[in-house]
Amino acid sequence: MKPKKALITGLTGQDGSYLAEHLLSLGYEVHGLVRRVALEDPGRRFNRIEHLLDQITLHAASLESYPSIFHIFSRHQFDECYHLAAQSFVGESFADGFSTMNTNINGTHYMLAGLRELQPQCKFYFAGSSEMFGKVREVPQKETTPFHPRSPYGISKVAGFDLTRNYREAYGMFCVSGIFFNHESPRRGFEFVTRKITSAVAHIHQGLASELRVGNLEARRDWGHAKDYVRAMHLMVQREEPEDLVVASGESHSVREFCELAFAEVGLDYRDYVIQDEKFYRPAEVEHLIGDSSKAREALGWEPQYTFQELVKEMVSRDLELAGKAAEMASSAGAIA
Ligand code: NDP
Ligand code: GDR
Repeated sequence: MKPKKALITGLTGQDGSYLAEHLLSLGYEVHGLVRRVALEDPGRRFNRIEHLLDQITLHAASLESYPSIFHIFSRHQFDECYHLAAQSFVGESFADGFSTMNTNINGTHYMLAGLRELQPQCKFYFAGSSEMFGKVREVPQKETTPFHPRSPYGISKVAGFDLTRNYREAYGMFCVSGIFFNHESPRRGFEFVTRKITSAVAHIHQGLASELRVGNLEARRDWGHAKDYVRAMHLMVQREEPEDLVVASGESHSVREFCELAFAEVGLDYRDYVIQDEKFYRPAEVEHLIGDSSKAREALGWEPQYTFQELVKEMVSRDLELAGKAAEMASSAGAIA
């Protein structure tokens, strides 16, 4: 049987890299849409996918350019398209709301319009977010909870969600959104709070740093492991009928608890190192997210395999390895000097 062919946008990101591994393990032919600047600087931009480069096909395109997306769809037919690319950092969306909106809303619209024009049979997945719930109207949040986004990022994701639903309803395409709560891993970007914490723990442990400055320690998130969440994306696309689903661990923890656990991994008390700094507060905060994913668990037979504690442990352990190498390099540079 011919292997299924999937296109992933955002392949170089945390989720894209895990999803590519997962689809390859299932026998898929995996293609990725990547920025031309990334192709030009593979050493730095492909660090999450360098072990996959000989098994995947990359196409240069920009989410800001409909012709570049149209070009890919006019040359390659796909069975499934996972649209993960986005400006995904909520903090940055306050700093530059315009480019976040442009990339996230127009980019999603271009993907949908290109598919409708050239391959409407291709199944489409949109990476929706718990940030769409924002100032939450109920606890826990589920598929029927109204949206009240609190950032340009959240607003852009609501627009992407609405576009995805509209293409499904108007044109009968298989277009589905995952409403995914926070998921992390050792491949998480360093600007997100979990990775910022685990990286600081490792640097402090190695004597390479002495403090960690963060914003709101009381914010609560429903944190899972990205590896578990990409399995759910794939399962959502395998269904007969498209249905938007909440995917979450069902547990919430504060940033403070995350710090406590991560520092305790190396025998330190977070209170000796963590400093709250106004600079990292958001103009409008999302205080408390916790998801009810019972519908997805039932419909997909999905269960997360990682616990919160295992997630923190794995992230700290990876960052200790990296900081260990950095400390070695620093000391050998010192010896040479
Ligand atoms: P990352 O920030 O790790 O990855 C984002 C990806 O999008 C990168 O591959 C990046 O490419 C690409 N990208 C950004 N801007 C553009 C652009 N203008 N043109 C082309 N590609 C672009 O995000 P995650 O992997 O964590 O998240 C994947 C998706 O899921 C995102 O849409 C995010 O908003 C959403 N999401 C994530 C959650 C999470 O907790 N991780 C939860 C809910 C939703 P490059 O490497 O070149 O910068
Ligand atoms: P989030 O993730 O905004 O939930 O979006 P992030 O890790 O950035 O923030 C989580 C919470 O921690 C608080 N916080 C800090 N955050 C950062 N980044 N840095 C700090 O120093 C800091 N101190 C406290 C934040 O205020 C917030 O309350 C992530 C992204 O992956 C989105 O793309 C995705 O859609 C959502 O998760 C679900």
